[in-house]
Amino acid sequence: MTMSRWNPMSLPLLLVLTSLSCGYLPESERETLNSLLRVMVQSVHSSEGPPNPSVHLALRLASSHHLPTEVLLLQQLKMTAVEKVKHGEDFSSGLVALYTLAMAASCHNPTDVSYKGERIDLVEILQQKLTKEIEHIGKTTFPLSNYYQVSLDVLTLCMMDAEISQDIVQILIDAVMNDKFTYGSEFSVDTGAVAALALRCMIDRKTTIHISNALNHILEQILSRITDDGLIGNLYSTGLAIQALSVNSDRVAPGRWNRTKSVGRLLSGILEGSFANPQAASQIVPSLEGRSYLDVTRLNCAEDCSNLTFPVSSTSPPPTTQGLPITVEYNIVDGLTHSFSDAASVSVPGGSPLIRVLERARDLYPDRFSFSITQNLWGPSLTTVQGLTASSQNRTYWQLLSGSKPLDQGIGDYKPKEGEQIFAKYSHY
Ligand code: B12
Repeated sequence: MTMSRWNPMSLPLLLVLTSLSCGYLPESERETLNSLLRVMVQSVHSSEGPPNPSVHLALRLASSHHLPTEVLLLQQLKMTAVEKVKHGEDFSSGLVALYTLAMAASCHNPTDVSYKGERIDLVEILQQKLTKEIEHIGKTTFPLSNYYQVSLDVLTLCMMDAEISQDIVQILIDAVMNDKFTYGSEFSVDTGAVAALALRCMIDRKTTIHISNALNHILEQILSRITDDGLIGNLYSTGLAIQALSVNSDRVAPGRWNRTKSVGRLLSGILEGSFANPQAASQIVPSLEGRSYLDVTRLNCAEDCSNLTFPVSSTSPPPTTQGLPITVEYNIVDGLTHSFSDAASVSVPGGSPLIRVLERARDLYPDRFSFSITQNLWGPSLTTVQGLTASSQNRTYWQLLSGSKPLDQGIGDYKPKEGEQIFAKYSHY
């Protein structure tokens, strides 16, 4: 691994540096992008939940910066990573990969992360975690986590110039060629996009394994998910897909993809309020900046512009306006063993997130609508309903639907409409 770019002092020293000409988007669109950056900066100061490495990565890949926030978040990430390892807490391979990329994007050496005298090597930990994923695929045909994370692991190790065995790359290639990137029967564009970045990195590293066919196959699948309005998959996979297609533009035939249209669709999504979740924001910022995760090790931290204005001092939350009450039909269904099915009509203020509907149903009928959630980078996910718990071992989850259409957001973000029929359906993936 090249050590010359790792400089533990670079970010704090640069707090004083400013510059006026930063960025890739035209001025009018830059303000829209800056509003996203502020969503992420705000989330660092709100101290809700654990620090988010994907947010740090996006802040670092942006061309406008609020450097004091980045310094703070980096410190929080180092502390959390060291504590997780020290206390043996849950640390999935993909999360380790994101932490590694976040450190590298700040020109800090991920092989030497220290906090209060304790030291960890994130790259070594990632190699061990990826080995476990591969062993699990050997035993069960599925990774311990999922192929999105396995792809992120390979991408990160490749970026860090760390050793990756040929067997591992071959397993990723086999997964691509055997169309393993599906949930239900749907191809996961997000997973394909991260795999395309990983395979591109491996090709640029000049490995002897034949990767080209697999990369072309995955790009073809991504291209086939482009819709008329420029989305690739859905609104939340488009940012990653733009990265994948951009870094592989030499393999995309002219006329197959209109980059400007896809970027324009993301910008209108921001204006519609669809990226208020900092994790969702973090996944589109790199592509709006004309960058990709492959740029992480090309960043010159000495050239950062600390030019993003952000009112850190104002801590008062924005005033909340309660909408008129709406009625939502909430259904819970065991779609696997058909052990139960139940429904209730509940009333919540208009504009409330779906979780308010679940809470209202539980408050009204505690014996029929109990549930529990798990917090992760995306916010709360619904894990248990009426004692029936999602299990990654059995590959079951509580799928969320409006009528028969799967939601593209979770219970913390989705805002049901008047008269909507919402289903939580215990399903396989
Ligand atoms: C794999 C995956 C799943 C798997 C996760 C289980 C597993 N063991 O693999 C399954 C199939 C269960 C799943 C379910 C859902 N998912 Co999903 N998922 C992903 C994917 C491809 C990778 C996640 C990951 O591993 N990230 C890396 C690790 C390091 O981050 P992490 O936060 O620790 O990962 C965990 C969470 O992401 C969690 N998770 C996965 N999906 C979702 C969705 C929400 C809303 C929440 C809160 C958590 C969550 O599972 C991960 C593994 O434990 C992402 C793609 C992406 N762009 O991020 C979509 C993605 C996050 N999922 C999405 C959605 C919409 C859902 C569902 C709401 C779909 C539905 N209609 O039911 C449900 C969640 C329902 C619930 N009960 O709350 C959207 C979220 C968009 C948004 N704005 O909120 C994404 C971005 C895909 C997309 N482009 O639409 N998902």
